[in-house]
Amino acid sequence: MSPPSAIYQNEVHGFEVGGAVKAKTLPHAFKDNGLNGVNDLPAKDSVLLETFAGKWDDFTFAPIRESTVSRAMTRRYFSDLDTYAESDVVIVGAGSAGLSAAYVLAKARPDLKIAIIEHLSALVVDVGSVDSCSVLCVPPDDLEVKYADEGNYVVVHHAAYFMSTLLSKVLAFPNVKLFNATAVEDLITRPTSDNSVRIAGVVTNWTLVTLHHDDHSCMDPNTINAPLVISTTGHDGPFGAFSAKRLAGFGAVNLGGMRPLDMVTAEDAIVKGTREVVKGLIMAGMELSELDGGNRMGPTFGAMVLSGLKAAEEALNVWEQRKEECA
Ligand code: 48N
Repeated sequence: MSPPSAIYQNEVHGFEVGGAVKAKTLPHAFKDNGLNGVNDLPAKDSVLLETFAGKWDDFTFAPIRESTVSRAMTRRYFSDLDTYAESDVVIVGAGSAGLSAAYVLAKARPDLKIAIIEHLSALVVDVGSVDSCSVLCVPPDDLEVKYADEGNYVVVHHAAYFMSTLLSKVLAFPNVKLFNATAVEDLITRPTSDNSVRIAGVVTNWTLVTLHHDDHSCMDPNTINAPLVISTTGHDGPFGAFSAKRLAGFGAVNLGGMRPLDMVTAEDAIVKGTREVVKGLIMAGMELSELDGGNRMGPTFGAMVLSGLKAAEEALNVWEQRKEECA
């Protein structure tokens, strides 16, 4: 069955005359059919208005069966789950640290399969700061995000603008897959010769299932094997500091517990403390404050960006060795 398309009864300026103008290629139809005389086209910003305004009576969607839409989604989603069941790196948490790590790593190693697991379904606004602006101490130049330069810091006019830009760049990498509305509810470990812990992947479930383990004997989880996990689960929320607490739960680490807010102390501590806390698990972002007993940071995000960057650097340094150990 052909994909959904907008069917026009009459000629629409600038598109193939008559026939079906496929809605999905609508904004690109100008490019796709190589129209000459590009200058004859309506000004770029009026394309949609020019195309639709006043023509609604001629406009109708081609019929499509619900099962077609459902199959289009499920076929891809479950194929992704199959492909990423063996990942090269798993990043837990699509917050500012996690996405920064994903961006740097995906760009530096396009050969690595990177799975991002995020428990929220709606991202960006939830994972950016809730205030109306996001103060970063490092200009996010690579992302072409506009910001006000205040000398020793920059201000992005909305956290969602910064996070959505970063998210869109990360998701544009062909070697990155985001599994949202999905919680990491456990870690996968392997025994080591010195009786320490080596992490070899994560256990995941639908977030709503994970949230109900106390009142439902829930369905079996999913697993993702990976030689390296980057945990950036933050300090807040139902799963905050997930990996730190899980590691402490079986004695692999001791929890310091986050201390009260001290922005400057926290910024240095988080960035410099970003590291592989146990073999196979690098920790970054505010989750480290729970592990190391660092201070709360408050609504500034430069340290999250740099912590994510340092986590990516750590991953680049150890990935080959961890991969060998996992073989
Ligand atoms: O934004 P967060 O919470 O964490 P970071 O470290 O990326 O950024 C921290 C920053 O937002 C602050 O908290 C600021 C600097 N300080 C504020 C203050 O109060 O002082 O992102 C963590 C992400 C979230 O999107 C969670 O939904 C997600 O991780 N998450 C998980 N996703 C899947 N499985 C889990 N177990 C899990 N735990 C958390």
